[in-house]
Amino acid sequence: MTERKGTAKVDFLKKIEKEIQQKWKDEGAFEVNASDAASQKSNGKYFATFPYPYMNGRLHLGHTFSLSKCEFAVGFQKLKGKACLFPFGLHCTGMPIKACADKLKREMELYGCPPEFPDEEEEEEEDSKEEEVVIKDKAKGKKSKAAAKTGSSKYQWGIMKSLGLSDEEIVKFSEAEHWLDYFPPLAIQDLKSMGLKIDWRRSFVTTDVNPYYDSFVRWQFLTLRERNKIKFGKRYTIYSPKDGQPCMDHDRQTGEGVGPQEYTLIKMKVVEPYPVKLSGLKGKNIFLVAATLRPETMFGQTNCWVRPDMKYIGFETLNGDIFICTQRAARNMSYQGFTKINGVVPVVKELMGEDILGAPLSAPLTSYKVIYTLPMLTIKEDKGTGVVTSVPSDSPDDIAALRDLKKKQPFRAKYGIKDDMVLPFEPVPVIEIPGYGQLSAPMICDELKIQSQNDREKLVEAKERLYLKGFYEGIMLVAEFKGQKIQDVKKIIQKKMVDNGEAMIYMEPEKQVMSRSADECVVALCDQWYLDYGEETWKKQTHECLKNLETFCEETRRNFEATLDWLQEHACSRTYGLGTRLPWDEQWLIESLSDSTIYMAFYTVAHLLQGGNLRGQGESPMRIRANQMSKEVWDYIFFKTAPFPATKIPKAVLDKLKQEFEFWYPVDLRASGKDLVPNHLSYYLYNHVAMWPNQREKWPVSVRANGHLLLNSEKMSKSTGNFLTLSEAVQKFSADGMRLALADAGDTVEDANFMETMADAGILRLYTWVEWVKEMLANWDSLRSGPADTFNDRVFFSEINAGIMKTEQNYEKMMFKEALKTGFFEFQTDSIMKASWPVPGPVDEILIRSSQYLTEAAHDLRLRLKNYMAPAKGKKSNKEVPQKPSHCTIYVAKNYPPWQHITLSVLRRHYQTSGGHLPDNKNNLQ
Ligand code: A2H
Repeated sequence: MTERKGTAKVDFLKKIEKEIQQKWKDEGAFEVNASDAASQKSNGKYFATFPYPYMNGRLHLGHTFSLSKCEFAVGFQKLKGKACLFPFGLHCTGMPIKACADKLKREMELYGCPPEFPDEEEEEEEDSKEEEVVIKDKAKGKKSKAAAKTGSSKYQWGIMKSLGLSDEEIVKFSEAEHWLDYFPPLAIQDLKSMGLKIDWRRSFVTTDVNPYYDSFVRWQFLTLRERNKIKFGKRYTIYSPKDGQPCMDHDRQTGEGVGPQEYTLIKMKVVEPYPVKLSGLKGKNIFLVAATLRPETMFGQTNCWVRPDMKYIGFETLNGDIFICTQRAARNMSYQGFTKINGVVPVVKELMGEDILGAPLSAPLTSYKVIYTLPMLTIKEDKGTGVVTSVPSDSPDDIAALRDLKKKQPFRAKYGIKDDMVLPFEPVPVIEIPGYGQLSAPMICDELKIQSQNDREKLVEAKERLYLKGFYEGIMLVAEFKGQKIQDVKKIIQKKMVDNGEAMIYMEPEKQVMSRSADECVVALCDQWYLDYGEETWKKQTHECLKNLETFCEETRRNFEATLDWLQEHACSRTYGLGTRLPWDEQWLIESLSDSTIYMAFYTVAHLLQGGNLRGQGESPMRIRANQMSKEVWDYIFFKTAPFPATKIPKAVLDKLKQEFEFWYPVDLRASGKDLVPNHLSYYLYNHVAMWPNQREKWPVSVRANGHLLLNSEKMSKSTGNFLTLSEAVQKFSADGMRLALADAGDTVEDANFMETMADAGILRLYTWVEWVKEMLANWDSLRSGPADTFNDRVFFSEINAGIMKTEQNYEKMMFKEALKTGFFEFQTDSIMKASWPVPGPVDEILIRSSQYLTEAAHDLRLRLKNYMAPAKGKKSNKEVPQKPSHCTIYVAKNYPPWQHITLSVLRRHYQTSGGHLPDNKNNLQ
């Protein structure tokens, strides 16, 4: 970041800002009530919201950029005379705060208080993972011994220390609630310093520390359940058998963010005679079970792979069949309903891969009646079942391994593989991939000259080239699927095999996950409450909602559409963290993406319930106690036709709340980062539709999604130091300097860019502007008076009017960078809070262009004259100075478009001033 010089100018601006912010506060400039607004304003209302930020740290410039979209839109709509509401809540629901608090507690238990941490190096080996800590230490790099003693960024204690907190203060953060006391006021302070147009009376923190919000979320969930949107059932979850519960991110030593990976488990039946090792299991159905990601290729199976030197087990499944796979895979299966007792693997046989080499198998879909179990040396122990089905037509690994066996007799001999188990088996065409033909894997292996299954790097390249293309462009060649795309048939083929009992669904963690208790996690089927976003009528109605939603750009719309297409269930219950409890099953907490979908409705009444006390613990302005907020009371406020409930709250009071909601809803603008479209913003649409199914007028009006914010053209990152918090930015550039650069940063879904040079230039510009205004005011009396109707006056009015119109259009489209250009740089318009948007008078385009023409002509003439008068280069200085021309003629081409007027006239002027001759074609000249 750039070094900065004197701060007098920025200090000057900050001083003005402080004064004006105080004035706004004293006047309650942004506190709006429906009752006043409804009676005063006839220009309509505008309700904008930004997703309440999570309160585990200070706000940064990324937050600020997204929320500036609301701020600018509100500023504009206010000038247009609308009653505007911009409220701001603070989110505390979820795991990270609790996880950090618990981590701190653990550190104090283990290492004392203040903690004496062990040497970093020793510790590093035990726990190499950098933990999920939300506020990371800025200074990274080599850590000193001293840092290790007090705790570096790896310890929560160290992180808190890096925030400048004292030991006594840090101790308090071991209670999650303290975070809710500490960060929200700082967020508000920072936001206020930016001069946002927020009605702070409506702010609140979430979770059950706030009884009003808690009651509101309970009402939402009771209603959703009543409407059959919430279901209960078993869902796949990362789970620690040792801990006996799901292992969420914060419980993990490694594997943050890792989720379940689905495989199709292909049952390959061992046909008699069984290999010697399995002969004791005669009479039982034995299956080698192979995990595949490509069920649609099973038509092309030619053999099965096992690794000769790897351990396998045979275990008994629910129906008495025996499955052969690795112990690790069996452990996962035992938590997914494969075995009689959950979590117990009844092992009936332990064996090595080599024990079953040559075993004959019957596999689903393939055209070969019997296929054989063959050796593959590259099978991994920690993936799938350790049994791999071989499809040499479409898998480079498989064709490479099959060719090894076919080519090398000694290799077959080593493992006792007979020729007829290998030689007759040729790849079967199953899929055609444009550019790779019908046998894509053999073709690419030839192309890359892959010699054997050990050509790891080339094989990786072969796979990379093939798979994505195969998935999107591959066409099936077989059976009833002929001509269809892979992506369309994959699931159908999987289901067909599952329904026939030839395959099963098997899950395991995408990557290894270790719990803090040092347990390797599995995927388990666990009971869950979930929102059924896949349900058809709900989905359909949400599509309807999307149709009428303003998204400001096509990409955002497409992103929404794609999301609605694939979105299925969303687990909304958690066992760990902060939040509201599920009203009908209080062991569960509602998770953070689920309690944040319709809370904008809460904003409309929050000030009347909790009057600005963030936790809802103060005196209620309407004297409504939280426990009076029954489901029926909420219904009455938010549902137009709900009857007046049995309650002690006076009707007039509840009607006031209802009026607020009716006046402000729907939400006119939701501004947010584009990465929230596939989750939070889609849930936002879904939940509005579910809560107000028959009141479309309550559905969201517009969603504005922006890209990520770069800082000085580079990614913002705490670890590299290319990072600014909101408070640092205001400190550095003043609120308005920062706001100018935010507006200039960009308006599309592409990455935006906050340039510090722009913010610095903004400071200068603003400063000079203030100076200029002062000067004008000082010289007021000497300014021209009387009618303003000269040519220049008329041009000026027309230009101002055109600027107003252009800027208005830019604001309406939320193109703030453009608005900044047309409304500020090109014309320095007024922006006082109580002013209204200027009404443009007529625009005379011809007048404007004549003026432009004159300006340019005059400018050009001056240049030409200067050149003409300057002594020519290289000539002796005693050369005569040319005589100053006395006049100039400008010719304007009559039938030429305007830009040619200019070009031609430049030509003419040149000839005139340099004493040259006019070109011949005078016909068009006047
Ligand atoms: B696939 P991912 Cl046609 N070690 O099935 C090595 N490879 C293993 C394995 C293990 N322990 N367990 C499974 N696999 C293979 C078919 C297929 C596969 C085709 C094309 C590509 C392909 C027929 N073999 O995989 O690491 C299995 O082979 C592409 C990667 O979880 C399984 O799907 O991504 C795939 O790797 C799983 O690999």
